[in-house]
Amino acid sequence: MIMKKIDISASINGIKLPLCIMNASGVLCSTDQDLSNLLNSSSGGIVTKSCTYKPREGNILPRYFEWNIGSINSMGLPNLGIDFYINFIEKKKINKPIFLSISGLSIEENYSLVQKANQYSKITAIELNLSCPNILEKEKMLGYDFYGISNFIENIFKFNKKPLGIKLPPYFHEAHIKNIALILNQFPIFFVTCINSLPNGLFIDINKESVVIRPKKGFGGIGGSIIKPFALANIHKFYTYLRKDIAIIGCGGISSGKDIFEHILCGASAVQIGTQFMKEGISVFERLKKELIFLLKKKNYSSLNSFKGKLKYLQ
Ligand code: RRO
Repeated sequence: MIMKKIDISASINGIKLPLCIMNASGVLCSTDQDLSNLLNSSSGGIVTKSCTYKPREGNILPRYFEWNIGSINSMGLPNLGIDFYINFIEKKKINKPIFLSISGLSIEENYSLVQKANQYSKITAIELNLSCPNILEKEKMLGYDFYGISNFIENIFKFNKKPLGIKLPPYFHEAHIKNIALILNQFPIFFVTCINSLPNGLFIDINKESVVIRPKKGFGGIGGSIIKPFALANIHKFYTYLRKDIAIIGCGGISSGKDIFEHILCGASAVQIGTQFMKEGISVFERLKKELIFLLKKKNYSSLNSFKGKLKYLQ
């Protein structure tokens, strides 16, 4: 019997990933050690922790908690500052696409950060995070501000020359996704990553009759398996409404090869792993790769394009 070669590489609007699986920003990608581990792993790409201009300690501990089907976090954007991430990328031998995630505390800070990133050719692309759930008490999250986001992106593309994608929050109404897609379609955006964690969740320890994280009275962003239906819905609706050359990176609730298959069936070109990477560590990429190849063999698919976006509806 001739065994067909299974190709699970990915292309994000021309950015070639040797494997369609990478880390989600925020998880084990903040320090030199974290990023070196990712460079040496089989992940198909690397996303750095969202950065600000200056280093930040982030919120008070404990600020992350996980249970069997989910996670809650209120990290508060702890990061080593943009210079650290740029220096890392400049001094290391980079063997796969590397996405610099940017999340300024204000619109002006975001402009400066994107401007700075534009000066370094080794950064493959920018992932502009407009969806951090845990800061911006005064300012509205840009991902939920339809007027603000349009104006902001227009200004970014007045000077940005780098491949740039946007990390979006989850939306819960079709009209919201349609509106955001119509805005994004006007700009030369390379990709969107959907979704960030579900904002303003609450997990309770029933024995202690208490919340489980200290910042913000226990409220935080929810990730893990329980958010997969929302991730899939957002990916599929964006796949319907976005220009076909804007790639979608799926993120949310992936812990198996089957979950990756579902994300791609909904229209994702590649995927990111957050909570499960945190639980399992760096070996998660190799396991997921094996599970995805196994599933594709069983289904007799030889590449992601054979089923990408081809979700069927009931008649
Ligand atoms: O650092 C965080 O609190 C954080 C960020 Br920037 C984000 O984008 N998503 C999230 O769940 N946590």
